[in-house]
Amino acid sequence: MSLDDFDRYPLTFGPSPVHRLERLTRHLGGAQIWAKREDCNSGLAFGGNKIRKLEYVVPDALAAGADTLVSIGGYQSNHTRQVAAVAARLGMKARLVQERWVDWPDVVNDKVGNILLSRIMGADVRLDPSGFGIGIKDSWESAMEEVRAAGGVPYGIPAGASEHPLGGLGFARWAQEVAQQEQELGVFFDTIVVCTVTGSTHAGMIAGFAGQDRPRRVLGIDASATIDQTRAQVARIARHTADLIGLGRALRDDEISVLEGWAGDLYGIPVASTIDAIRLTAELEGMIIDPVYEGKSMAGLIDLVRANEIPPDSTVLYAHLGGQPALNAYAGAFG
Ligand code: 5PA
Repeated sequence: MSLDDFDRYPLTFGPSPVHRLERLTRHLGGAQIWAKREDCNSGLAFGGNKIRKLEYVVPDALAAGADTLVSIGGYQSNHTRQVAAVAARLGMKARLVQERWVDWPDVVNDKVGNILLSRIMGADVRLDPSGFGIGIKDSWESAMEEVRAAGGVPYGIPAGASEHPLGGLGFARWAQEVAQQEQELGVFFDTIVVCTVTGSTHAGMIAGFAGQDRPRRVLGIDASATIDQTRAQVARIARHTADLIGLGRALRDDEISVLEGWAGDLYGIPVASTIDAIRLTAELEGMIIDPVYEGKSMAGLIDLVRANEIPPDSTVLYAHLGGQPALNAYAGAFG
């Protein structure tokens, strides 16, 4: 088997844009920094990394004869918003479990941003008091049961589509796309920086890049603040995805690198380095990133470049995975 043997339902505009972050590069005075923009990869509700994962999940949902996509996330989940958009696009229903993953005091946290968009797209949005967790949850299982009991045919998509057997394929393909764009641009990204929470974005990249001739570092920046669990999840999904796409060798431990230090104490709560990274990127580049995920991975990139842990002769690709709608629920963090 290879990646090309899997059905893909196109939901993206095509290859996502890749461009230099010139002023950020100059400001930090080290490695050359570029971005690849999953935040504008699709016309579906502002896009994002889940759109790419769902390209490989949708054919399975269609084959199963499903009429309702069932998924789960926090109140401000980007994933559930993208599931709602894909359901709308396919003429299916979406049943979304929105858990209280983040104890964030903003009074509009369950009303604006992602959850608002999901409601506008016609999803059946239900709030649930359960806390953060990236595994399979009871609330998700019972939502599936409720759809069945009402005569529907549910198709379950776990948090971030990561526990889904095909969840890593979207970003294995992203790795192929990067290699093609490198040829066109005449550049080689020796280091990739990507935010990691449920794991299949980073894991898919690892599996995809592992099959290429030229080695590179794929650095995951943990934003879950549950580092051991994140590392285990990324390793497991990367190995599974590598098997699926016929890598033909075992992934080495040193190919799986999840770095901690920028998540703060809790998932979903920005810390000073997150807010600084958001402001710096916005002021220097007009590029908007969010306080839950990308602000944390950008804080990691900034520190690694400043400390020369990503050396000055490197060319680094920052994976912008989307997520800006959540900013609306974090207005208080920007005074
Ligand atoms: C998310 C995830 P993974 O979950 O694949 O590791 O991706 C992390 C990530 N950046 C990075 C953005 C903008 C993301 O939305 N979001 C989740 C969600 O519910 O939105 C799955 C957690």
